[in-house]
Amino acid sequence: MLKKLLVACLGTAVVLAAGVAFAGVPCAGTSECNVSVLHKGTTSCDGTGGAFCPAGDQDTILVEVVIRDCYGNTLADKQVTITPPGGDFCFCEGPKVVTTDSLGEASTTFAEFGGCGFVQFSASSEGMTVLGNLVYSANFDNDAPANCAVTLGDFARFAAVYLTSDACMDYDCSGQVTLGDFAKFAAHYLHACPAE
Ligand SMILES: [Ca+2]
Ligand SMILES: [Ca+2]
Repeated sequence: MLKKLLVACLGTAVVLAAGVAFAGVPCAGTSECNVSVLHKGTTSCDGTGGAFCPAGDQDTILVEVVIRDCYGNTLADKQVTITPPGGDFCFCEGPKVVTTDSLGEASTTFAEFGGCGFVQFSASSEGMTVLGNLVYSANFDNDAPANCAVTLGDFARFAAVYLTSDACMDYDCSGQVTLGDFAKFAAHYLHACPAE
């Protein structure tokens, strides 16, 4: 009986402490980081993938965050750091800091980067981090690791997968690397990050 009472009291204390400590504080369990692709021109790619160039002159990734506390209240005026992935990717711009509006929302875009494969962003605010959903990057800068420039090494990789179903260089999401993809590659040859 005593034990039950003790557990009940402790439980109440924890709930109260949590209520005091975490109302108004960003919470990973209720916050969102939604990532999608904005296409430049017509393509058969959907919103979960696109073709990207370090020069930023092809498709764009849109990162939208909603910051809430653990009770589901949206939080305004919170600074959120949106960090791109590392690994084999090469982002011309580092993490970006945005501030939530009156609806607890903020967004930013990334277009200038190299590297093929699934991209995952993270959004951090006041010690909590929430991961974004994956989107796919076909890229004109397709070295592994990417070097933020479309050069001969990238062409060598393109040539090696020509007429295959390699997704890294299937820039129009047709399912095959064909002449249409080569035309796009050629148009971005020697592109690099924009000058500061
Ligand atoms: Ca490259
Ligand atoms: Ca294609």
